[in-house]
Amino acid sequence: MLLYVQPVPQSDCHHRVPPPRLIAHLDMDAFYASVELLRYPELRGLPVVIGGGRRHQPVQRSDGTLEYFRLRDYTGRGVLTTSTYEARALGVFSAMGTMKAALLAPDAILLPVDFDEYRRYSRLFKAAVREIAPQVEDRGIDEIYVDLSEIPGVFDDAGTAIGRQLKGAVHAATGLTCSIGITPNKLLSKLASELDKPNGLTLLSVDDIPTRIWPLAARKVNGIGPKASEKLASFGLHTVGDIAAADPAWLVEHFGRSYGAWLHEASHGRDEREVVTFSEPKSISRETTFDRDLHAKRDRAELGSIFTELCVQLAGDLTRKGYASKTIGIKLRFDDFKIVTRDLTLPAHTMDAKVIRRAAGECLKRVDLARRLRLLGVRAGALASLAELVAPQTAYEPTVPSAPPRVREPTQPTHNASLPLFDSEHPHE
Ligand code: DCP
Ligand code: MG
Repeated sequence: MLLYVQPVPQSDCHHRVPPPRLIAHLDMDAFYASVELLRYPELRGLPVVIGGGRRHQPVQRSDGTLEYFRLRDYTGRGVLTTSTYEARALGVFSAMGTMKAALLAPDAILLPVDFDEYRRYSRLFKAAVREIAPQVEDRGIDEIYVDLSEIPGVFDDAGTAIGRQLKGAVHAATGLTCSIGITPNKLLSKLASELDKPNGLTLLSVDDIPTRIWPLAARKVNGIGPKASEKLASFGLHTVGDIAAADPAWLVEHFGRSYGAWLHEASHGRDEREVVTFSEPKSISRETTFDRDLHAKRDRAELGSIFTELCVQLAGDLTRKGYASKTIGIKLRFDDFKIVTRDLTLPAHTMDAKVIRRAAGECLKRVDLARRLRLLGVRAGALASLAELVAPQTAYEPTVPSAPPRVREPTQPTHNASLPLFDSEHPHE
């Protein structure tokens, strides 16, 4: 195979000045809650939190109106995924225990989590952005970085027009608002997108760093976690500006060569990381926390069907993303919160729900199931893209195979529909 390498012009080899960049960070506003409000528009303007299960689904009254579940009626051990800005005003935020939230906002409405719907909206808003600016780095369900540098005329107005266009396109595709930061790099854009949330558009240049970035709490910087910010605070460094004012040698002495140097650079708003438009996932997984703890024997039927459903969803995820997996694993959380994982390697890659379920069932046999379960998860690891599996010898050529991809079948038969998972006798029962 011949590889053509673009020769680098001589003048670029020495004294290279990086070309100017404009990077956007886009983050959806109160994402899960906002998706739910599309379904229940009458809840707009009210404190609403997302974190319930099936039993918190609104019920239809005889007159056709909906009766919503109020936080004050909640008992259980769940945590909130997010809350509307109206609920945040009452002190209720992501990751807060639902019972605790009920004390702060008893009248707030609780809605169940619907990940499939959030994933659907995630795909929609990302596709809308890619239509306008294709250099997109996926950072999770509700945020992306976009390299705008190649867009003609983008530097003329520091990204204002494209920023507005992106917000408009996201709204047109989803009915949702987002907040965007546009700056010369990822670190500053991530900070900027939060400055005017919700529905913000914040443009910063390096000249704005002293006034807009230095007053921020150190922990706002992506990369300064709770531990580091605690240590910084113990030295009296609370804001980004405090770190910027610190002697870099002192930072290195107390935080190590690499992290200390990074702290200095970050506090001055310097970051050369590229927008990475493609990355291979390491694994894909699905998991669910039960409404009540389930026992492998007493709740066998219910567990069995949840288990099958997870495997079917996982197989669907693999198919949609174009991957096959060679290592299938399970994750269990017991009623004492202990987590157990098991995995096994298959003889060949698969994206077949039945093969996944059989393998996951084998993993399950290696676990003591005496205690009741809170959570069950299935994971597909050792992923290979279908393109790799179909034609490994041509994997580096930019052509798409014309024949539909065929994944090598594992040596185990796959036609046996009876799946001996929770249906089998277990030695520990
Ligand atoms: N999420 C979650 N658990 C958390 C944090 C977030 O399940 N501890 C989910 C729910 C959020 C989504 O991820 O809607 C996106 O997370 P964000 O941190 O971006 O929060 P929001 O989009 O909800 O609000 P914001 O407007 O502050 O971005
Ligand atoms: Mg968000």
